[in-house]
Amino acid sequence: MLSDTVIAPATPPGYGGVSLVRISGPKSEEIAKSLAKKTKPFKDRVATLSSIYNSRNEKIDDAIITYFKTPSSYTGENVIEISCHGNPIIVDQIITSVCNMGARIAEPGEFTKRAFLNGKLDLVQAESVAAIIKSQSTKAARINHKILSGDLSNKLREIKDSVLSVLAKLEFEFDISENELTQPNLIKNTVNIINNSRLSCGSLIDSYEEGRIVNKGARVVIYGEPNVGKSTLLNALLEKDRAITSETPGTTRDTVDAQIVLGGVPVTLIDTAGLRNSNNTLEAAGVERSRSEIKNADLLINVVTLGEKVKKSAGFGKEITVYNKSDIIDYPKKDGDTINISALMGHGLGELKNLIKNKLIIKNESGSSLVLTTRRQVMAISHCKDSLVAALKHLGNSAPELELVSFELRDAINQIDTLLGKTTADDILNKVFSGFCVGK
Ligand SMILES: Nc1nc2c(ncn2[C@@H]2O[C@H](COP(=O)(O)OP(=O)(O)O)[C@@H](O)[C@H]2O)c(=O)[nH]1
Ligand SMILES: [Mg+2]
Repeated sequence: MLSDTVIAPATPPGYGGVSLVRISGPKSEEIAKSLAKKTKPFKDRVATLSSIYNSRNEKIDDAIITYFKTPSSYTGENVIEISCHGNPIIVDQIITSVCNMGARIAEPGEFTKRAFLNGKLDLVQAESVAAIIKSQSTKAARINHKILSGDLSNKLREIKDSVLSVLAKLEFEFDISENELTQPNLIKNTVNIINNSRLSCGSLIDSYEEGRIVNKGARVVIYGEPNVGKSTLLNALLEKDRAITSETPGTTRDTVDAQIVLGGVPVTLIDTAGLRNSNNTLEAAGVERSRSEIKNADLLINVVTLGEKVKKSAGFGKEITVYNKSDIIDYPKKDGDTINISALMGHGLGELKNLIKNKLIIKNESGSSLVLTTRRQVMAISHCKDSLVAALKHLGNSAPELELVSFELRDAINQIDTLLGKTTADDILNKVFSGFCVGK
């Protein structure tokens, strides 16, 4: 348990109905008593209406004070929550008074870091707290909440436990056996179990793209020749006139972006300047910018009309080809990643949205799947999987060196432990918590 007491506002700065200030640490209750000029102790988990005073005995506000006694609090320490009137000057006065009484202002993420250090959360759960706060869609909030509830931690623990169980058997074997293996089927069972764990790691790694897109949103870039209807398509998908459209080629000079929510996921649509060589420096700069957007896109929409060759983009990722102006051009029926639409008349837009969702792996709005959400998680699980693959390789030899297998399995377990926070270096911890806002 940490020896100092910290304070921070838990609600954003500004004016509102209520602001919440939180104090955590051994002196919390004593400080709350001084603040409220109370002699009797606060009751655990009971909200008490109190006037609160600064050190000069001047009244600051009337507030609701709630005490959460250790260990049943968010941080695991004694926590006091003060709900005062939603005014930044009142919040400031409370913080100054509490600091005068021996607390200090908390660092970003310090409440959650304390919860982690006191065993209330593991590191994967702690990361999900920051992700819940930053969620930009219902789906993101649900996925992050699932992680906070421990679903991802349980899955990781499941993988770790099965690797541990085979490791124990292998170590027992090379401790006691001289030549012959004493456990029949040891190698076969070990291979089966490690293989299953490897597959579980593989599906977690695959889930990252969904986790990333759900949390950070996706960038969908509309590109094509001038005048094919890119800006009209952007407006149609947005259901409002955001970009200027015209029959004059080269109308869109700069990239224009706007957000929509598809299947509960924030999607940034980017309309680009038509890709053509232009002598006009302004248009050429727009084309350059379009090319850079194409490179960074999660999905490309290549808009074409009849008569042109369908040029493949210079992009690397996923792509949908849209034949536009189907109201005036009679296209053959399309399937797969190709679709006929009329952006102007609104034909085929529902189908296009579904195709976008499928391409971005937005499966369903409920967000029930278990996904990795941070780069740190992917790196650790990939490393874990590599170690399991190395162990399997050793086991494939006619006379496997069990020590080498055991070495790889230990490494795999260590990787999972860095995620759960059992063996995580301080610099990684600092990195995880510095991404938080103050007061969480
Ligand atoms: N008939 C028809 N005209 C369209 C359609 N989509 C766009 N246009 C017209 O094509 C012209 C160029 O459209 P615009 O969106 O500015 O093309 P951009 O240069 O690719 O952005 C405008 O006159 C639009 O009204 C469509 O689906 N059908
Ligand atoms: Mg345009």
